[in-house]
Amino acid sequence: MSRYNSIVILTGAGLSAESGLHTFRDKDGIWAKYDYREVATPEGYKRNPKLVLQFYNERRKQNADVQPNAAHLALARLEAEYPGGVLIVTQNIDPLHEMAGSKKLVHMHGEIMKALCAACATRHALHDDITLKSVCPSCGRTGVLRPDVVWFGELPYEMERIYRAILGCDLFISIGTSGTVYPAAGFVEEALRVGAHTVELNLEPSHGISRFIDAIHGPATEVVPAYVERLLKRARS
Ligand code: BJW
Repeated sequence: MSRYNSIVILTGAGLSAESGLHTFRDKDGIWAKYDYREVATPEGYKRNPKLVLQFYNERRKQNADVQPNAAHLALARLEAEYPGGVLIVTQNIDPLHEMAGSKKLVHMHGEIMKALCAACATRHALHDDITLKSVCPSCGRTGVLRPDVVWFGELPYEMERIYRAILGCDLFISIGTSGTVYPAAGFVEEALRVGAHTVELNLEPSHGISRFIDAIHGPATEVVPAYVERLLKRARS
């Protein structure tokens, strides 16, 4: 294992699975219970806003009770102790990375603990339910707040910052993601293009496995702390 100057880490739902949050595409995943077209598209929201708000209100309540696991904690330790740059790009809308202490973090698919005003585009911290009667604290309009999450067909957050980091990285690590949702699924190609080492840490081989130079398969709470330990040890030697 070499020393790296700049590490980009892409995380997905598998990282939070052992904290008690469901993934999307596993057998007992969220998309086995809900049709994504109904709850995770702007069109679904237009058709039935009440259903979509209820779906995210329930998930917000689940998120309020969870704690970061050993994998989130190991990634926060990596950022604090690694002598090079470390950026986490998470597809997860849960707050577990920041609860673990990560600071250099992009929530590319938004955050469940925030509301977005569809009228004035401001984002607000949120702990309560959003309803059709909720009022935007910025513009004062009623019925315009929605969950601050990125649905299919919408542009993920901070794409320029993400691509800049990937194009400057020499290690790209993908953790707990099936590699089926773009643009995140394409990041590994970009990293390969600039000559970065690419590593997958996942329960099982993902859809994008052929693009990873290295892979370690197992539960995130085991493989992530072990991999972080190796990176830190290598950097110290
Ligand atoms: C464990 C574990 C354990 C389990 N330990 N591991 C190119 C080709 C085809 C289509 C497209 C394309 N480009 C764009 C599209 C359209 C679309 C798309 O990708 N569709 C595909 C489904 C085909 N993409 C979009 O619409 C995106 N926007 C976009 O592209 O804008 C245009 C644009 C962007 C940039 C540049 C130029 C143009 C937006 C996508 C938004 C996704 N939103 C969701 C919902 C968010 C809110 C919510 O949470 O409800 O985001 S969908 C859902 O999937 C969620 C996730 O973040 C995302 C990824 O899922 P993830 O994290 O990979 O979870 P799973 O369940 O799939 O996988 C879990 C993995 O963990 C598995 O592998 C397990 O084995 C593993 N695991 N337990 C370790 N203990």
